[in-house]
Amino acid sequence: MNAAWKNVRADFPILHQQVHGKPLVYLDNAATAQKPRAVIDALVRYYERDNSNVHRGLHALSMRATDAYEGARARIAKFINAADPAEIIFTRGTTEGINIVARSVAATLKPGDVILCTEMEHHSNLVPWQQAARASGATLKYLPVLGADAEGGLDLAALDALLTPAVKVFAFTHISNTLGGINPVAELCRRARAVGALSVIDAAQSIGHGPFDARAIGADYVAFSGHKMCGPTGIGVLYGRRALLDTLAPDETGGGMVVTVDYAGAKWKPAPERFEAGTPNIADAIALGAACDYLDALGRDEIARHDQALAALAYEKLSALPGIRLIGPGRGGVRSGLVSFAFAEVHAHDVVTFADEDGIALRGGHHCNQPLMRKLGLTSTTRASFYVYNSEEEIDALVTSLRRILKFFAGG
Ligand code: 7TS
Repeated sequence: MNAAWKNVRADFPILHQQVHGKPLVYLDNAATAQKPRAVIDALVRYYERDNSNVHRGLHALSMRATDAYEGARARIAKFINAADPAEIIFTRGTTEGINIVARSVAATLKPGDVILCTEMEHHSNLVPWQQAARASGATLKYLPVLGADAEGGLDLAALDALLTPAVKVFAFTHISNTLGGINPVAELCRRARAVGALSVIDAAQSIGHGPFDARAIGADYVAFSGHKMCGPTGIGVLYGRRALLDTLAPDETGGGMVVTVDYAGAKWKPAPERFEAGTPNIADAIALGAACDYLDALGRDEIARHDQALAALAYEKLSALPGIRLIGPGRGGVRSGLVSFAFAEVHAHDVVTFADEDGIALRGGHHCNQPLMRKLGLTSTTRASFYVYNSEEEIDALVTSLRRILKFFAGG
């Protein structure tokens, strides 16, 4: 690990506080990650020095703001190895990015066409496709997950039958926010391409947790959120291959995305402006660029190794707890930095409430994965999700807390 890791905890001001008289142990990173000082400083610096509207002013502040905003776009293009900054559209987050693609693609679909999703999708990569199917008359199908605890990941053997030329879009997550498994996205994109289907990757859980090369993966569209990768809330990215973006209809119209307007109609600018009507989220885009710098300084391979090692350790230690059911990849399986589990006798909300008393932040619930939960015969799980500032000691604190909870509820 390089020198940037040495003081990684010190980089995050929020971590240095007590919750209910205990040191904060933040294990809810799959919901949102904490922000390093460098990202907070980028936000403050922008508002204190450069704040102005972009793309329209000829004065110094407006030019500085425009340079910083477009610089952030180029920085993010580099972060995911896009061919061109114009392939980076700023959105509010993953959800908005997927909605833009789904609504625009829906207009090109007809009855008989198929939209293929998977059974492990977050509602944000599922409901927009249900709406697209409803609007267009296309049929929505799902690639199944394998195993009683979905420990086998996606059923790739089922792809042969499902991925026919009738499939026009194949939308799938890179990493499931409930299971933690890592899907073979390059292979899935290749399979989609082979039948002429568009590939759409939900990279919400992967983008900040390891290397991501959009070109090597061969994705048509990729959506992700800034707030899960140390960036601010309210900013995200929709990546689209340039040739596709130029054919995609704008989702919203208004100022900033038009070349000419008369009383009869308007002509759209090319991407990315075509998809960024109105004043964009300038400050948060700039701070997202700072988050890219921060994560690259740590090293994306190192981040993946760190998060996966913590999850593997947590999996081992949690396995020893009585009555625990662990969801997703089994021992030795490829698991990203999160672990989901359930106890037969204790509801996830009770687990989270008890852990909170010990200063530990977890998430309990269906994690916006209701259809998957039903498939697994569960209503909820408890989830611990790790990031660069988490430690082995924090996993021990989690296990100690869970033992206290089990004792309280089950006398175990
Ligand atoms: N896709 C996946 C795989 C996600 O995990 C999430 C958020 C989203 C999409 C939506 O991202 P947003 O930034 O647009 O809201 N997942 C979670 C979670 O697991 N707990 O809180 C939010």
